[in-house]
Amino acid sequence: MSDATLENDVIEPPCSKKIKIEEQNENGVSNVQLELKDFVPVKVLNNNTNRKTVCIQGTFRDKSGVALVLLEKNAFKGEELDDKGYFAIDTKLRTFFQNDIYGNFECYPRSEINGVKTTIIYPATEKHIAKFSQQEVHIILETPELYRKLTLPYIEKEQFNLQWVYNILEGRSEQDRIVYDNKCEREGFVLVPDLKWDGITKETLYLLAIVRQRGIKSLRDLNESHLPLLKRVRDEGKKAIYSKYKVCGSQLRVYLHYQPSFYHLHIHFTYLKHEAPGIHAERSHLLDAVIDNLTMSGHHYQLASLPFTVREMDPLFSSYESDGHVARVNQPDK
Ligand code: M7G
Repeated sequence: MSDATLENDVIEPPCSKKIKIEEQNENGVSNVQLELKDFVPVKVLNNNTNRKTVCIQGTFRDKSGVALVLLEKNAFKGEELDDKGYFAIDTKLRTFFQNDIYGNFECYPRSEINGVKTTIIYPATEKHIAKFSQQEVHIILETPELYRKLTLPYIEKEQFNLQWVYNILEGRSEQDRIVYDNKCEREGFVLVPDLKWDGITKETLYLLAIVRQRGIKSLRDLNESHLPLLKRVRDEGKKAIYSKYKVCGSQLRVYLHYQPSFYHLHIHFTYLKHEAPGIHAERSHLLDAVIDNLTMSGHHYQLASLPFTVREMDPLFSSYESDGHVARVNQPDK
């Protein structure tokens, strides 16, 4: 507890046309400069009109390898709904039509409050392309036997690289974003804004607690020996979020994903009113329920059948398909 620190307030990053991407090479992390004007779009992988997000596959001029650009229209921030924000003197309004008491317009507020959240993955792998592509999804009930026979070999062979996780834990990346850091090797964790969050807008608050202990792949590996760690993440995580963002613990959804995309134990903290991706029953497990299950039965997650969703492009789907547990909706050549 004593080796934990609470970091300073979030500072808005300066504007620049260039985007610095950290690339991992044999000599460690190096920075690659990218500009959106050099992005050559090739294919729209997913255009989600509900979430107002789009994922585009392409390349960067004069650079090899595939890049993914994810664009997301930002949520409205409460503090921008005044005469300095949307109702400022320089806001323009284009009229579509007016009919009696009804008017339909398009509003052009000043560009500073009209940003588009942008995530770049470069170089992207086939697994990233599959993760961000629109595709058929299935639910599978994974027994402990199926975990050992099909899921575990997949995790050992196919899982996403965890370099970004180690970069955070070892102080190489995102250090200015860290909200809380408990350095204890066994029960410590780092609390950091999630990639999907701008770190500012309370309405879409999303943080990630990444445990320092290595080798806990997922919910499946958790047993009663992890209870002190899990309780610490829950209690210290909530406290740190309250100190920094003034969101109380009873307004936070604290949960784990099964299956996760990244097999190093991490816990999601999202604002209860925010419908973050991946909060649905088929994927999320509330940390309180996990703690309760482990308290009642120390090996609950080694004995339980756990449902998970899998998409048809995922190699894990192919393993379960070949073993006769699920069938493809669309044949690959269709
Ligand atoms: P997950 O449950 O393994 O899978 O969560 P999901 O991505 O399918 O939800 C991993 C979480 O880590 C997600 O919420 C990601 O947005 C987040 N994340 C992924 N990356 C590569 C980064 C990163 O580089 N930095 C931060 N801060 N978060 C990341």
